[in-house]
Amino acid sequence: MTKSRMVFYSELDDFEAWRKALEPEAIELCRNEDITDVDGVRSALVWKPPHGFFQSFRNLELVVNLGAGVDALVGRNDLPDIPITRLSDPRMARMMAGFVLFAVTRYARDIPQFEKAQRQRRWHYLHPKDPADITVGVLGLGELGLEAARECARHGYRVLGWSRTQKDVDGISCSSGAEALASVLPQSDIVVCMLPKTRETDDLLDAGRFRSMKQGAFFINVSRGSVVDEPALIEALQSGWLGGATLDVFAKEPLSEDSPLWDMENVLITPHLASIALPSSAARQIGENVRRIARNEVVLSRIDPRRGY
Ligand code: NDP
Ligand code: OXD
Repeated sequence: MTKSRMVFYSELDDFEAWRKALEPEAIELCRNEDITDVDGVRSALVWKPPHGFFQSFRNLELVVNLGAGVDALVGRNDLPDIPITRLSDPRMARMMAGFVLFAVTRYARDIPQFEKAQRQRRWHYLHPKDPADITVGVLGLGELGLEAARECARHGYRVLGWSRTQKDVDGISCSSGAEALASVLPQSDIVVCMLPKTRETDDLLDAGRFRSMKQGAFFINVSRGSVVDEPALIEALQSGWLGGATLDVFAKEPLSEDSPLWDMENVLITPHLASIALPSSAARQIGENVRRIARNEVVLSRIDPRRGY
C-alpha cells in the first residue's frame, strides 16, 4: 500500500507515539525538520503551529488539528484553503467526562470542606445531599460537552444543557440561544463551561452573568479561559458570591505567577489537562480522513472557520 506523507507539529504531543499509531493507517508521519521532499507532503497534523508553517507545503490537502478546540487555527491568515478537521475521538470525550465528573462530585460531596477540616484535625460531618437535588448546568453540548453532561446525568444529577442550536437529549433538560442562558445560570448549583473559544463566546461569562448565578454556586471551566472575564471571576470568588471554582484553562497560559487565583482557597487549578488527544484511538479517524481525501470524498469532523468551531 502506498503511504501518504503527513507533517507533524506539536510542542506538547509525543511524535513517536503518533508516528507509530499512524503506521497501520498507511500514513508516514514526519517532523518538519526531517522532510526533504516538501511537495510529497499531503496532510498536516498540528497543534499550534508557528505562523507561516503551512507556506512551504504547496500540495497540502488536509489539516488535522491535534485536539478538539480549533481556536488556535481559525482566524489565522496563513491557513491554506483546504479542509481543516478536529479530532473526534470517543476516548477523548470519556477522559473529559471523567474529569468533569470528578470536579462536580468534589463540590456535590463537599470535599473542599473536608480537606479544610482535615487540616484542622476536625471531624466535620455533613450529611450527603441527594444528587437529584443538585443542578448541574453544562454550557456547550458538543462532542465532549454532551458526554460530560450525560455522565453527570448518569450519576443522578439534574442536568441542564445549553448550546447554540436546540438539542433533544434523554435525561438532560436542553435549551439554546442567548436568552436561555439567563435561565440556566440562576438554576444551577454547579456550572460547567464546555464552550469553544469563538467571537460569540469571548468574555461571555462576565460580571453580570456571574452575579446571575446562585450565591455559593460553583464554577468549573475545562474549555477555554477566554470564555470568562477573568477579573470578574476573581471578584466573584473573592467576594464569596461564588463558592469556588475548578479551573483547567485560563485567558493566558501558563497562568502568570502573580495571578491572585493561585492563592485562593476556594480555587482548584489544573494546568490544561482535563483531556488529551490519544494516538491509539484517534489514529483511525485521521486515517479515514486521509483516505477520504484521496478518494475525493467529504471528510469527517470538518470545522467551519466562519463559525469558529
Ligand atoms: P464542540 O465544538 O463539539 O461543541 C461546542 C458546543 O458549544 C456545541 O454544543 C455548540 O452548540 C456550543 N456553542 C458554540 N458556540 C456557542 C454559543 N455562542 N452559544 C451557545 N452554545 C455555543 O466542542 P467539544 O464539546 O468537543 O469541546 C468543547 C471545548 O473543550 C473545545 O472547543 C476546547 O476548547 C475544549 N477542550 C479542552 C480540553 C482541556 O483539556 N481542557 C481538551 C479538549 C477540548 P451547537 O451544538 O449548537 O453547535
Ligand atoms: C483541545 C485541548 O482542544 O486539549 O483538544 O485543549
